[in-house]
Amino acid sequence: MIDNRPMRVDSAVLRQVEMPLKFRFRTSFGETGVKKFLLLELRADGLSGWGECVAEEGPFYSPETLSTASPILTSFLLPLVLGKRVSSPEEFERLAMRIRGNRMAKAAVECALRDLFAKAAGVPLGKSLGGSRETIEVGVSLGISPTPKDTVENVRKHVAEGYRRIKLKIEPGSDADRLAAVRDAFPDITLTVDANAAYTLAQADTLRALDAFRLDYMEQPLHHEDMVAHAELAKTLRTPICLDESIRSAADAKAAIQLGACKVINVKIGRVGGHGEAIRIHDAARAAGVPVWCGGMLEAGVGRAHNVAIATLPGFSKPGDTSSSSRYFEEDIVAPALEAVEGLMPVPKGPGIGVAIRTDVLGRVTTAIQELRA
Ligand code: OSB
Ligand code: MG
Repeated sequence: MIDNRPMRVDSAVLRQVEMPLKFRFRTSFGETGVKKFLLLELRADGLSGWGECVAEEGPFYSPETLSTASPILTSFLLPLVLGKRVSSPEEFERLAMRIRGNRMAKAAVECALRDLFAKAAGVPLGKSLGGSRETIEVGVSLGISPTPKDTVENVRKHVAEGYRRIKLKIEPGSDADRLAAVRDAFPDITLTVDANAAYTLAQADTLRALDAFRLDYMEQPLHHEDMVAHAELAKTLRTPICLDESIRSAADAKAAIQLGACKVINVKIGRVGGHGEAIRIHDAARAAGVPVWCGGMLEAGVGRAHNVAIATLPGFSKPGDTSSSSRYFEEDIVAPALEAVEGLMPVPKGPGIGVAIRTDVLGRVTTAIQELRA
């Protein structure tokens, strides 16, 4: 880890950003064509630290939204650091502990602080988190396509680009037919599915039928608050279960592992409240022999760079969802763009997140801006 001096946080800039996506992304919980997010810049000692809040417009993946995260940040989280000498990102985590939930809002501040402290120490963020990889293995998460044929064509394109794992979004009624078509066309690819909690235990037969497709894992089949149901389902499935929505903390991860509710964990920095909690989940999973991988929230450059950094830790041993920025956006707000080659994303070597903000692009995609001081 890094040995650092306290930093004085002079101001914060909270921007709302809207970036059109190159594709419509359909999941079991909704569909989106525009990435809308809050971007936080913390200024301290002549440096800027950046954090992307992954809360979405509606409370469908997570209870947090753009319009809840914004006042939580301005009324409760930013006052913990504005005008203060902050001794470390961990100090912020301790101060923020009395604020319950609101993990995506917390993560935005924690990420900006991690970037600041790593920049002040002159080290890449991944290294400051305890990581050492120079490239990250990545796959893609593909939204639900209208037909099995469209699904196969979409998979074909991404397999040709060299992605190391294909994850298909599924929902009841859009699962076995598409998977059968994909498996038939690509007998050997690493294939997974993500249901975003769309099934119930009453549909266990439907889920068991997916065992035939030799999936590496099945992500979040059941309700996000029902770990016991996942443990029950796991007993009757050959396919390992990976949890996403159900894991909000290291305590959740330990409970899920002990219960037998999952054999793989999707770690998202925003969902768990920051890099610190992501590391604790990584450590608990690693101690139990459970592989983790870094999930995605269709992030723009800042969030994507944070994902790359956390995925440099050794327990991130399966390909994540951090695919090339150019898959999602015509132009990104950072340079150099985060682009994978043959399914390998290079880890930026510069200090902090290792990418620079393109202020011209950022200006064009910013729809609201709020500057806060102590
Ligand atoms: O469940 O992993 C998910 C995107 C938004 C909300 C939830 C999820 C996703 C993805 C996209 O799967 C991953 C990405 O490409 O960033
Ligand atoms: Mg998921």
